[in-house]
Amino acid sequence: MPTTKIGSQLRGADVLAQALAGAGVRHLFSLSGNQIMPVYDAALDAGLAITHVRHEGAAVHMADAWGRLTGEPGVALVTGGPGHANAVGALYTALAAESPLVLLSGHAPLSELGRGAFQEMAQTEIAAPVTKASWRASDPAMLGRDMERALRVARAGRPGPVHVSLPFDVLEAGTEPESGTRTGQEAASPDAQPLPDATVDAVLAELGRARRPIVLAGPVMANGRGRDAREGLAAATGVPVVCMESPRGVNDPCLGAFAEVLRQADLLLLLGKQPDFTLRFGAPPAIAAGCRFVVIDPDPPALQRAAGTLDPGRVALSAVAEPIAAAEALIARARPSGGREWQREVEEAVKFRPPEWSTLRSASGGPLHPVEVGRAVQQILDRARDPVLISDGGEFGQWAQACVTAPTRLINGPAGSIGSAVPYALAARVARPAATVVAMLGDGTFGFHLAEFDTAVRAGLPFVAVIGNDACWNAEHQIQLRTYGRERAHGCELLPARYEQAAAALGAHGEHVTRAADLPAALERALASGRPACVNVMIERVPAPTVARGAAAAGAH
Ligand SMILES: Cc1ncc(C[n+]2csc(CCOP(=O)(O)OP(=O)(O)O)c2C)c(N)n1
Ligand SMILES: [Mg+2]
Repeated sequence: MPTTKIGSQLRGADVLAQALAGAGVRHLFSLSGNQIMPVYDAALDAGLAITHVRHEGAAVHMADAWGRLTGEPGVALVTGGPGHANAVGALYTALAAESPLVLLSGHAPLSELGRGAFQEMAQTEIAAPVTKASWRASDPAMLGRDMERALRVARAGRPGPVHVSLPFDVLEAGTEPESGTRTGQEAASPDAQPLPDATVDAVLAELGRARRPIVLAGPVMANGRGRDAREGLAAATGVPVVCMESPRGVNDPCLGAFAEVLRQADLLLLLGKQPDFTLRFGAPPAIAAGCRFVVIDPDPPALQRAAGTLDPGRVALSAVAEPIAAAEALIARARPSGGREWQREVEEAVKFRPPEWSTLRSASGGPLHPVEVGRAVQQILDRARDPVLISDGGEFGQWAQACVTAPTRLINGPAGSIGSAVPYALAARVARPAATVVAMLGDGTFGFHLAEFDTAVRAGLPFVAVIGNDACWNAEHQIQLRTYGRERAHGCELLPARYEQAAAALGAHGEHVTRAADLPAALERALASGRPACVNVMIERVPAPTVARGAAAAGAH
């Protein structure tokens, strides 16, 4: 029998909700369930708004996007057992993208564990491999401490997801909050890891001695304060700074012809960036055998792993530090440098796109080439006051990232997991209510969270989803073509479905586009509708681009 709040006595759920509010949390991304209804009730008094989604994975993706856009952990709240299990997959995307979030999951009551309780499940164990920390709360009085720790761990060092399971009887029990609990922003802020001045100077000296140095940043430096730090570092040192957040790594089409200059580098400063598969493990031919490394990472085990991956003697210097703070420390002590030819050379390589893309049209005049979609979307974003680009999906996502830019961009990231774009778009609107949010995604990818159009309509969160519809899981189809041959390509077909009608049935604005000439007006109508909108664009089934100077881009014809 659920308890209700009596007099001034608090439930565990009240302690939890008040601690979240005290730490600055205002939004919960949630799907309801028996185990967490006390938190819904407590959220009313604590002033926590709930965005109620249609799948637990979407709640986690929204918390992920919130974390990446604001730098503060997003908070997802789901029920125990199956709700928790549905949420776990999305944690992997956030972990790889270095995105701070807290997943709170309802849990069977402690008093019933081991006796076959409803939805009893080893929840903390299931979440552990895809989180920075995962534990089960056990004491209602300590729930404030649990929240502070969860928020702090999510943000500290390399940011990432944290999970806390909330047993029903712990949420329901009456209690006094533990005395001495710190509250407020200060309590939840991560421990800074300043880089000592002597180390800063040693790093700057290494950069100064190198002829062709490059700073490589990880996903945490993609947006917001991280982006500012990247730009500041490039300006202060004259060294090119490149952010890598794609599983395609050195061949990320949004990095243009970067692979061509990377292999000439003689020093790489890895700023929270691991020499992992995206960097071809630091080995030739992607990176010259004689190239040396400076490795700065918030995570001591990651530094050790980097040292193990790179050949002995190639690591000139390594240090433990939070990458954005390290960049800021480097900026503060950098001296103006001489020539910037190398920096310009790298920047030009990154900006390079095959010139033929600017006039490329579909061969048939029917289904569009993805670059035609990109051109039209770019025009919309260029005119917007606060444009946010979201890109997801297989080959179409790669084209979108190659052709379209915006100062704020969210991609599915190094995990390579498709499906998060629609929840990201909703969260972007919650975080930035005046932003123009455009999500570009493949038709297969669109199916993952189509039902979130209902959430967007219900919560009044307008955005534009632009589907590149090739009636195919094309990324996998292309693997079959390349590896097994056309006659053995099977199982990756989709229907040329009218997704815009499905979205319209949920209350969205829908557009179906079959010719390039119709796309700009369709996008305009979608934006002008002021509603969540789905622009379903029929496209050619082309492979993702590989950008190389002097060579024709794959997929262009
Ligand atoms: C969660 C998840 N499931 C499966 C995959 C494998 N996968 C990568 S791209 C892709 C095809 C995506 O199809 P679509 O969104 O239509 O984009 P297209 O490649 O057709 O442009 C698949 C199945 C993945 N990366 N992540
Ligand atoms: Mg497709």
